[in-house]
Amino acid sequence: MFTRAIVKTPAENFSSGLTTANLGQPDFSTALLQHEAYCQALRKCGLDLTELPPDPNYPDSTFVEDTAILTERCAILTHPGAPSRQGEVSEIRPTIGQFYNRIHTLTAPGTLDGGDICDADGHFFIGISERTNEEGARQLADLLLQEGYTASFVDVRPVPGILHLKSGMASLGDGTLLLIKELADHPAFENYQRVIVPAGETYAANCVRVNDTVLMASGFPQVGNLVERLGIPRLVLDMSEFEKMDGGLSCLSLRF
Ligand code: CIR
Repeated sequence: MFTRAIVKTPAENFSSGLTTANLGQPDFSTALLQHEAYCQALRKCGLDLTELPPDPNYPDSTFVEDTAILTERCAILTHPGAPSRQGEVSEIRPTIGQFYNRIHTLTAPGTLDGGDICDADGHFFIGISERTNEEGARQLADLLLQEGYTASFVDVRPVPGILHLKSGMASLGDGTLLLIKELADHPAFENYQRVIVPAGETYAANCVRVNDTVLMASGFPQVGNLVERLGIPRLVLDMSEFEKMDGGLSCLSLRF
């Protein structure tokens, strides 16, 4: 069960963050409305929110998920792969310190973004990507093993169009994973029930199970039907302005 989440309002210069999406400039006031609807959805799932103010020094800092891995036993601060985002970690550290005594920190030359980490009920899939290198993945796996968790690696570098592991997958709970077809046959997933995202709906692979509900992006009816067939209630959110900045739904919060 999650009881809390940390979110951070987008800054006015949000559109000057990193992106490869080619979907045009995001509209700032629409992004703010979408962010508020996202926060409301988390509250509806029963979470208490810590809402951080915008930080124009880091235009990508609304994507808080990339700065930390929060588990029941400890927090692990990351060392993000994009140099322009590395300072986000010291900004968020005091907030995480309000909730955690055990805080580990990943260090250079290791790099890792939280978007590459998928927690499947205590087993952590660690993506190796443009942002997360093998050293960062190894540091995180060592810490998770020390803390009594298990981990496996998934190299997403050969998969086109995937920024992070969770751009292509989500854990829906109860041993079920939502996966794009390029990831479906990876040996790390062989003991799971696998639900495959239809072609053309890849963006919807990044959804989030929050307690009894799945939060997912609007505009992806086939993935919506697949989740519905699993019997999990859905909350559907317009994510268009975040998608323009390569942001998925999971990356806008740290849930714990
Ligand atoms: C970036 O490129 O770092 C941001 N514009 C988007 C990060 C999205 N993070 C995520 O999906 N975990």
